[in-house]
Amino acid sequence: MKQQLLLIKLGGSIITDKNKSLPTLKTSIIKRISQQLKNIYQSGKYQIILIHGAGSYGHPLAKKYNLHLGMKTREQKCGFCLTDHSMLRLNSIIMDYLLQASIPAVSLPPRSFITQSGGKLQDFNYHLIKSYLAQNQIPVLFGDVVLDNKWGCSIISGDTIVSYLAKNLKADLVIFLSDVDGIFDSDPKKNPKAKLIPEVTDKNLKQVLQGLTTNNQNDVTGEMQGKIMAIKNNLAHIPVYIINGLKAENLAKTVEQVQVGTKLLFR
Ligand code: IP8
Repeated sequence: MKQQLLLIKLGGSIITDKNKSLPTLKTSIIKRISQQLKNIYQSGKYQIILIHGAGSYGHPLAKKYNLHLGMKTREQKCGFCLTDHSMLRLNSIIMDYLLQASIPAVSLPPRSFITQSGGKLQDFNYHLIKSYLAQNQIPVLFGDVVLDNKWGCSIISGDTIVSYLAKNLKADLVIFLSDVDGIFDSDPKKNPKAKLIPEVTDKNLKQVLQGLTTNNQNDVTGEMQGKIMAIKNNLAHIPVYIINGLKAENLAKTVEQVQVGTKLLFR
């Protein structure tokens, strides 16, 4: 049976504490997800690409040095390097857990092969990623700072990487692990009566977007709204799930096609 291509994004909010201004890990979650990835890998049904977010390892630093506005001053150049270094630290910890779970994961730091222009993807040579997949290895990428030919540098969100790869490699399934149960009709962290929306399609998109608010001051890449629009613009015909990665069984259930969270499917 032909393997399906599965892209999984670990949101920064489930692998780190995003409300902290200093890097803070959620090690038990990373460990559990690594074990679950091992099961998915061993089932043999999927080729897997893993992408993780930055959380408190990336966003506070990127914001401190205003890297979303580019890189001109010496301070910003150092800020770029500090942010990059912090992301490598986070990635290296995640890699430790993946390798401890005997997953053949291989880390591919995006700034070494992606460039942008005015904050938009310019160069992304994904052939290397295809070659690792052909070896049945799991490429691991992450939200990062990259060189930008207009601004000096810019930030590439893990979500953008997911969208680009899912589109160009024709993914069969995309799963975003977040710290909420899915997409709600209003902010569930502020409104206890907020209702989960099981499915987002072209029909209810406008209404769904109206219910969203940005609530994390440190996130420089625009949270759920950006995620939904990137999915809409890039991932037509690919089933995408946004699920709560803090709940133990959700990833396994989604892979087994038991629906939890919100499914997005655009035409
Ligand atoms: O957490 C952002 O990636 P994201 C990357 O996937 C940096 O949005 C360095 C802030």
